[in-house]
Amino acid sequence: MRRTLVLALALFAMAIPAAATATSAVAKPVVIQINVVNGKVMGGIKRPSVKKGRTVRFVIRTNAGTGVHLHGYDIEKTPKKGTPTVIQFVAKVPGRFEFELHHPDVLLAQLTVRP
Ligand SMILES: [Cu+2]
Repeated sequence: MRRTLVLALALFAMAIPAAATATSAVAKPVVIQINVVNGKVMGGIKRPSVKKGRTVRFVIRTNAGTGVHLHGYDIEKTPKKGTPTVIQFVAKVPGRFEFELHHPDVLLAQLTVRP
């Protein structure tokens, strides 16, 4: 009886680190930093390529524009001056997607999601 209890506790203790490992095994997001000054993308248009299922995080700093818009996934956010705009999502749909600034309209990045 007691032995069963000890065994159960031992199994329980082993289950905890296993669960913790599973959580930390989740892939880190692919971070794409984009800096826009007066409608110009610093360093040129970004062309990131990620595998389907990865988490993508766009971090945009811009001093102009009324919206940042990821086509296809249709995610749009209003940027604020002096604060980075973060768009994070899971790249579930394969293809090539344009990421734009609006007003002024500027192509910021072309995201490729590999199947
Ligand atoms: Cu758009």
